[in-house]
Amino acid sequence: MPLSLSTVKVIGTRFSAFIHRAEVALRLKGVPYELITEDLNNKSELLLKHNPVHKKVPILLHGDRSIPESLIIIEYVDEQCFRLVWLALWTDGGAREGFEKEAKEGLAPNRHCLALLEGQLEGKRFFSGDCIGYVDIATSVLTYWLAAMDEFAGVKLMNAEEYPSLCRWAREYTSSEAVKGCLPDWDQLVTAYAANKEKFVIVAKTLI
Ligand SMILES: N[C@@H](CCC(=O)N[C@@H](CS)C(=O)NCC(=O)O)C(=O)O
Repeated sequence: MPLSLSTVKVIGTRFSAFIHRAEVALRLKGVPYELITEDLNNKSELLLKHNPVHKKVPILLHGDRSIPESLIIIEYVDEQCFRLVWLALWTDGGAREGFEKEAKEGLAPNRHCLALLEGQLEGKRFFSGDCIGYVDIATSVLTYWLAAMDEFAGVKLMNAEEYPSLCRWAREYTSSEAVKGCLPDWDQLVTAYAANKEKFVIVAKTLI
């Protein structure tokens, strides 16, 4: 069933950049959705039922399907990737393996460094051209959320002297109509991040 003709729900939290990815993807496609807000310190049965392995949000609920992982949600919302998922499901043998690999590995998180991203933005309004697209949404953590973390982390990673294009892009991204409608309140976001600083440090250690 097309997304626009069925009830779509997003299980998420109010302050997460991962949820933001899913929300903007839906908004850009004009798909109405309900945001079900989770307390991650006290996860609901609904969350555990739909993402029993990783127990993380966002999770997109579409009919009887549940789709975890924000980048997979963007891909799912985007018809082009749905084509790959569809092919991975409904082809056979080697072709199926190829599509499955492409559908899975093509979704790896964006690991581009800032300098590389800066170069890619040269002469362009957004990564995709004149309009917000997949890379802009996937990279959106570098906009509002990075700036909020800068407030208490004591680092300014993305400064205007070194990264003028990225900083201009971040301003344009956060002031676009689709994005503005689902940005969390700034003061609440900074407060929520500050309260989780210890957790962030622990997570960083696991990533070394
Ligand atoms: N790779 C996942 C990451 C999602 C993620 O880390 N979500 C966090 C909230 S910001 C979460 O659900 N954390 C639950 C936990 O760590 O227990 C995605 O892109 O959706």
